[in-house]
Amino acid sequence: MNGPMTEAASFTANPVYVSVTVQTSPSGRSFTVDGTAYTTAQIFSWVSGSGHTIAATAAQSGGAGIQYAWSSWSDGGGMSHTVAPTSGTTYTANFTTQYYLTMNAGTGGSVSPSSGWNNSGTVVPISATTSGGYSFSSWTGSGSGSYSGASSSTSVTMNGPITETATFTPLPSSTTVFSDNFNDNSLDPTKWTTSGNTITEASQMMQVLTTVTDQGGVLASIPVPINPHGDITVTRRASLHYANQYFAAQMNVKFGNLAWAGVRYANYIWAGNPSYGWENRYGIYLSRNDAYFINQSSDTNLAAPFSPIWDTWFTEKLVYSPDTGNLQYFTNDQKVADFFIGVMPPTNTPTIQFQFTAWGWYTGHQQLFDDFLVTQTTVATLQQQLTGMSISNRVFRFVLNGPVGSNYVVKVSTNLVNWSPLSTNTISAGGWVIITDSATTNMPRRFYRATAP
Ligand SMILES: [Ca+2]
Repeated sequence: MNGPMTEAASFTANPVYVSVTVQTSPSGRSFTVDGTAYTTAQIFSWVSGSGHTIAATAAQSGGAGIQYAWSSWSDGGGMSHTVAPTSGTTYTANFTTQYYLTMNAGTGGSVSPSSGWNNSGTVVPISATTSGGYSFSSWTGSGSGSYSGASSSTSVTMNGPITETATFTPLPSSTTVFSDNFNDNSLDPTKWTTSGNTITEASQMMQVLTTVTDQGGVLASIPVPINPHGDITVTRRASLHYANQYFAAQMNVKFGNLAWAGVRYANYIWAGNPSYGWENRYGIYLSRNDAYFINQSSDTNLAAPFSPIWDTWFTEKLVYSPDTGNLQYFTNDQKVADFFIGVMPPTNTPTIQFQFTAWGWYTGHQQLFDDFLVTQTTVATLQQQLTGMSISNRVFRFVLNGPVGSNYVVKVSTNLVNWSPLSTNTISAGGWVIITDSATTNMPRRFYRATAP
């Protein structure tokens, strides 16, 4: 000590290190720490309290149709944020697995939702909407949780990438066979004929009235050509009124060579034939062939009576299917009855004809109608097909359908082994040709087939 002195000692604290783990869940996703990218869990030794930037990316591809979307950091920080841990810490970047839902719509409609990413396990409602002239056909789906089937509104579960395709079917188009809106207030003699009392076209509608007791009127259309195939739809608006007991009106239609069929509107029913008693069974009856609707003993030939609609305008629809023979009847778009009236008998020039009647024991009954329209579904190109079989006077007849103008040899066999030609035929413009075979006498069985020449 040569004199007073001061010594100051300075110390530098030894750095304190903390162990920091940075990882992802699920593992294998990429992240960066201080700008360096990693895909596996990393353990760092950082000076306690020092700042470091950890970051994830919003979405990472996991292969076709799979991605991982960043959802959170375990410390609640943003997608990229700075941390300064002062103790051992684990930072985990959480990702949500997402699968791509591919939505496709075929011609004739649209689908919802749009294609896009959805979280794993999510149930996604999907729906298909038709555009004009098409009906929904089906969904075709691929991928885990997808849907295939005929429900237009359904859902898929995102257990993997999914592709859904909706297909639509064109609705059959129709052509007008016959129509009259009765707006001329003058019966068109090229369409209609009348007999009996008081049938007028007035007030822009048709009026079939009963003005003389125990008499009636008949309005009949000319026979109008139809196609032997394709559903025929008849619609009209009607109003029926009976002024007193004992009123019967009819809407009758004759399809091709079938017997008249149709709808009868009656406020009574004949109790029995030949009894002339009356019975309180009011209603509308479908008549079939020659079934006598007011003869109760023939009721088994009739569709059940259905609720009458009196004194109010309602819509009616008849739909006849020539190939099945089924006739459906609707009022106000609700099906009331349907039954078999027979397949269209084969003829190359089928027609349709209508008849409307009104009869009453008293006067003042009326059948009014308007907007009469007959349409027939346009049949697509027919496949080669044998149909419409019948036997008359030992002649077996059937209809061969096929593409217009194509030629077929019809062959016949008794044992399905030996075939001999019966006739060569060209399919007509209507898509059919009638085949006849008169050599059927004493034949226990005959087989037919049509082949290209
Ligand atoms: Ca009218």
